[in-house]
Amino acid sequence: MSQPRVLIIQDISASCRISMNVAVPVVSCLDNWVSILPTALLSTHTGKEFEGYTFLDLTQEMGGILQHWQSLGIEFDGILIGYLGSRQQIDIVRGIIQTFAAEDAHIVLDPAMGDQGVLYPGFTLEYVDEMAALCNEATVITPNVTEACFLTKRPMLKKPYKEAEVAELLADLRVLNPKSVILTGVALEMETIGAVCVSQNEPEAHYAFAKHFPGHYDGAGDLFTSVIAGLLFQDLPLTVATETAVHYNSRVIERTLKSGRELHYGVQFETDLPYLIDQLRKYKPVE
Ligand code: PXL
Repeated sequence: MSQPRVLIIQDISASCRISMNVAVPVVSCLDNWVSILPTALLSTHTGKEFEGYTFLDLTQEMGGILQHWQSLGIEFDGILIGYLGSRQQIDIVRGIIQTFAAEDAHIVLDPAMGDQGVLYPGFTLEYVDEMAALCNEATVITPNVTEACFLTKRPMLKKPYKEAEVAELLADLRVLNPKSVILTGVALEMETIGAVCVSQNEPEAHYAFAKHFPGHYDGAGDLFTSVIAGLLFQDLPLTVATETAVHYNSRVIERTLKSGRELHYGVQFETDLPYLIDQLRKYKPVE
């Protein structure tokens, strides 16, 4: 089979193992041909540990890149959309989907804008509304619980969540995107954490859990969506992608904690890339 040609749209947080820095290796090792469209170049991510970070907005450059690509007739079989820097970039992404997505392309949208009950610095409720509207253009969305509550205008949930609360949240997310939803960071008890997925084809909620390592792990959401995208681009089922991403993230977080390194620079995802490749090859042996 010829490799899917795919596009990753998100920022480069130069020194951190988050966003583009994790998406490219993960999606590439899952046998996809990757192009990138950086939305901004930062020295680090925007978390509270990093005062004085630099931020170069690349909106204008994106326009020039896209014009050139259009003149080349480039099309993508898959698009992964992560952290965007502005409302204007949401409009640009809508245009990219219309212009560059092949028929039946997988459009994986991580509405990256918050965690732990709050929006990241620089994000507003107007941005949330525009992101909610963009959700319908995707084939799958991957919000965490914080983002899901903002997107659906529901009160913030507190861990451990009740299954009924999660079901209501999922139902509202399905209004924003009826095709497929994966809700991440789902903890129904404090010992395990994972994700739940639903889709038009498989409307029954499918939960996947792994060991919970309490704490906050920068980049874990970006990593999760990268695995989902990499496997969906390979046409693996949503449930398999969700299970694999949950177990990979758990391994990576355990390894990062064992390493004793600072957590705000992101997670040690490299060591377990062979695990991901093994999972892919169970379903798709090399021809
Ligand atoms: O991990 C999400 C993310 C991506 N990119 C930038 C961020 C964050 C989260 O804070 O600041 C620049």
